[in-house]
Amino acid sequence: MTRMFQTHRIRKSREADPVWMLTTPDEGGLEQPEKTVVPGVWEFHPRLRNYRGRGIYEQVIRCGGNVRFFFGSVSFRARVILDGRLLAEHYGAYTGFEVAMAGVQPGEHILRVEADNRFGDDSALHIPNDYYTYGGINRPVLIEEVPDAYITYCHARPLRTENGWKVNLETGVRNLSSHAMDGIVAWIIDGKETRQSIHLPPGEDGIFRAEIACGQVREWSPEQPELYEIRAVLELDGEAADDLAERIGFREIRTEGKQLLLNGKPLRLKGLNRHEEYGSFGLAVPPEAMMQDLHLMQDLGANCVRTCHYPNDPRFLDLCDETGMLVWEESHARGLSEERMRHPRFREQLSQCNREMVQQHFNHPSIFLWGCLNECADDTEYGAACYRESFAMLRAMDPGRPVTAALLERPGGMVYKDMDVIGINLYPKWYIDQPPAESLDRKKKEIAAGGGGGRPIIVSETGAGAIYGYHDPFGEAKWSEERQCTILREQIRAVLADPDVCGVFLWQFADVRVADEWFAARPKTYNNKGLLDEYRRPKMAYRTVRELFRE
Ligand code: ADA
Repeated sequence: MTRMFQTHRIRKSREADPVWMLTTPDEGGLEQPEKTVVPGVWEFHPRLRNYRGRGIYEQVIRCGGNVRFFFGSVSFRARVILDGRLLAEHYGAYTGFEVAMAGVQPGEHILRVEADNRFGDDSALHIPNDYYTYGGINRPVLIEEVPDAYITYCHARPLRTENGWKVNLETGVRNLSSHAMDGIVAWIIDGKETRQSIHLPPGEDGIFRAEIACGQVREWSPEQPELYEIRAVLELDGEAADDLAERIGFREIRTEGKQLLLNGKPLRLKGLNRHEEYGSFGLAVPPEAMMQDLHLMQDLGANCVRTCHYPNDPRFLDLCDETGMLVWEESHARGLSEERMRHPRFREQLSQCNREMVQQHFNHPSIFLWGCLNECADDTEYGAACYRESFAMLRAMDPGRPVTAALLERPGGMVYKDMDVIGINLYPKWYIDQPPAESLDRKKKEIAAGGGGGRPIIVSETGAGAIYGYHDPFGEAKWSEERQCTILREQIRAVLADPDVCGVFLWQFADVRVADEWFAARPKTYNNKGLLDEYRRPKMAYRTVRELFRE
């Protein structure tokens, strides 16, 4: 499943069979093709642990007519080839892409997907970084048969009005055929329906908008995450020909002075930074493990998670919607200097990631913030201009959520006044020897001097490293579990006691593998600041955080 609920009752949609042949033709690859499963990454094959190259996936599929493929994520360059013909290319793991073809001969076809995780000059966002860039088809693949026109997306934005709630709707329809098409789009929510006649010129997409008054509804909140189905149905020649179901929650998120309000109530954030990674699956985390992570977060007393540093699997977001876990979702980019932001493809690749993230994740009620550009060059004119461009793009695509970014701890920030919510990454007692409350005060003064005073501030990262099982109860050496506890305790107390701050996302939920290039500052080539290790074995800090978050 690509989602955690049925998205179609009419469209013929199925997941590709899990077993594919994998060929790894580049240096360090396997001599022979071998069977593998999708979703998956190749690093868990014992001889491909460090393979950087192309992974060529092949499968014989049966399909015919108008065929639509959807790839949830391929890491990180993809080429899709059907019977030897190149259909699509895509850059970037972490977001999905589709490819549709009309008039495919019914029968067997060879579907080939070339994934490539080599860093290179064409890549501005995927670079050696403080997390690992795995290779493979890491989220599910869908094979669908669609009519001549089909629904590409359905966005629903709930709005509070004087007479209860209404929903603003926007739906894309694609005409695959070479003739004009007429039809009807119907939207159904909570037993209420609205319809609209549509006309599509040959081979063109159309966007259709409507509104449904819903009156009194059960609102979505972290305590009571009430979900509603919104279903779009496309009628052609008087018959229901295609459909798409999504889920929404009635909730409103906005800022007021220094506060973030959810349905009018101030949020006190106790959160975790979570990389989409698990010890034995890498970037292809199965839903069981996603749910376990959410249960662990709830047990810790957390109410929010940040998808550092890229968009997450929609199945994880579905589970956040279900469990009431608030999500700061961000597009891909971590730690880029001005020089890297001047990469000729940077703006295009960032825009694409922003666009695909908002387009694909628009409806999730759990997402309360859009973020971008973690710790990039917000202290230079050029870098700041890129931040502004990215914020403007996110706001234009979705006026319903505040925008933010997690900024590096350093003076000279230029974008505080451009953000709805200010995220600051602070590592007092770990990277700098300063009491956390002092770090926070200094940063608040800088924000005020930089024109960002009076807005919501979130400590988007704070934490300390510990190697699972390494103890030093006497000296509290760096990397000991004891020292991690001591530092986290001070950091968390300082942040949660500060009335100017809306809350904190701890760095980080669980340990993650990092790029080999990062080995020097990262024992085991892991970022070891997790409260749990990569297999979700809790460190001592788990208990410390649990006590403090639950206080
Ligand atoms: C940064 C960064 C994280 C991670 C962290 C650390 O704040 O955003 O990706 O690298 O520091 O562990 O130092």
